[in-house]
Amino acid sequence: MLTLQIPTISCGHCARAITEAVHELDPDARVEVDIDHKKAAIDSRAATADILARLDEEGFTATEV
Ligand SMILES: [Cu+2]
Repeated sequence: MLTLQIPTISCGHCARAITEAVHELDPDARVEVDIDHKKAAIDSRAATADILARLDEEGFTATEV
């Protein structure tokens, strides 16, 4: 389980965009976005570096916590 802090999360649209971006890498990934705390919990076989790079492209620069 990967837990990310993503400061640019602000609304449900962000949550959906993050979920879709991760699913492009791994359709079976489980993604839970906590909008209030600007965090995402991701359970995926995709490499962490790939997830971070993909989210960065979408404007969601993330750091592991
Ligand atoms: Cu948003």
